[in-house]
Amino acid sequence: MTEHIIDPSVVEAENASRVNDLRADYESLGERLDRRGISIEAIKAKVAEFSVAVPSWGVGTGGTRFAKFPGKGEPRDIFDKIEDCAVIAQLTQATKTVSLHIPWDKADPNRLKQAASRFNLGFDAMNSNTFSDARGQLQSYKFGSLSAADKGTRDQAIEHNLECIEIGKTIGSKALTIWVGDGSNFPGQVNFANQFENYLDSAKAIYAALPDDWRVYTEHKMYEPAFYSTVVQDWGTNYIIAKELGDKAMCLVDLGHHAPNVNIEMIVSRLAQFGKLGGFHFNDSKYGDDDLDAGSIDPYRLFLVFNELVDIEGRDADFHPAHMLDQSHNVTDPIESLMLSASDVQRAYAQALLVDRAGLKGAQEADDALAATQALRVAYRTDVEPILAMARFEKGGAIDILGTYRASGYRAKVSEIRPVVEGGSGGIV
Ligand SMILES: [Mn+2]
Repeated sequence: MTEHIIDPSVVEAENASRVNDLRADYESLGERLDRRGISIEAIKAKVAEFSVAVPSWGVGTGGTRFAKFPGKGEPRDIFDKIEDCAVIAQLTQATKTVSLHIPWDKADPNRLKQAASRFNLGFDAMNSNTFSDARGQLQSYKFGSLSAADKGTRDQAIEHNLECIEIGKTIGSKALTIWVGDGSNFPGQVNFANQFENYLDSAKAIYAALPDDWRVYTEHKMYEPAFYSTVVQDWGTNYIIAKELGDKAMCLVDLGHHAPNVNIEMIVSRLAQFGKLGGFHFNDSKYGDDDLDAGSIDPYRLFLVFNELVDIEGRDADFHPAHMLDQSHNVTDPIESLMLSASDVQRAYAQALLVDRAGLKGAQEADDALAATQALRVAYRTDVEPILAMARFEKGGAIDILGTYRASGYRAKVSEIRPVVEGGSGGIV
């Protein structure tokens, strides 16, 4: 029996006031799609299956290196975070799993498992942290971790990743995501080749401890916290790593970890073509980094990424990339941001499912650039909200995610029991 944090009667009452309009909109969209030879029911079934993992760190307020302004009712520990994630899952019906971060979420693995199973939540990839120093650790990561010049520091970073695997085994995770902030801030500070060699040796030691049915995801990032060079800075380096490590190693694409205007959808295609696309961290960015809500700045790019994914899905039935949100919420209620982001990722998927694949292929083969791009735009311009809302409604979620969440008064309720967090400090999440 799945427990619900938001009283189901609140969701029912909110849905009751909207369901007639939804049915009319769904029927009307169904007719229009039918004229295009598309079954709305088939699209809805795929959308209903879609899930994106929520990062445990995402339900707390993020920050910049200048400041962090905590909101009301901030989660105190991983168990509060799991409850917030359960709210997101209940209302969106699109987030079946939570991605943990060690050491931030360190707790008795059996208790973690129990807490998540109350809400029928599973655990997605484990995330190691060797970009900051945990209290009491012997070696500092100030000058690097898996690629550090000092062997003792590298060994400690390897050991931490092995611990993440062990915790993950107990709670039913099947993947480890490694992201390192290692790099340099000055030309000449490091020898690029030596640093990368150290990284590869460390990654191989972690890979050797990976269970057979696990995957390891490596994530590239162009800059930050290192500002001159980063050891895993781009998809090319990431591909080399995955290739060097073996079949269980795959590349993770974080949409915000590229230079502005980079053609990310083409990177997606390239990695998938050679069997190394493991999954995504969804977010958005205007200038750099990865902090903004998925779909908030460039929803067309998000759609183009999903256009590639649906294309690959059509060619490879075994293609199951991991979908995760990874964003920082500085000025919003994190639950609201994560719910709308999950929905926007799902929306891009639904829109991509509407692309007339045969028409697109025909236009490409005829070198008809305009007809080809029009095939994408027609799909993108279709308002698929009735499909998303109907999929949610039929699974017990909210027709209007934001309206229902606000009507539930959840944030005010948890604010009463969770103490106010002192603000003022910097803190990138
Ligand atoms: Mn990321």
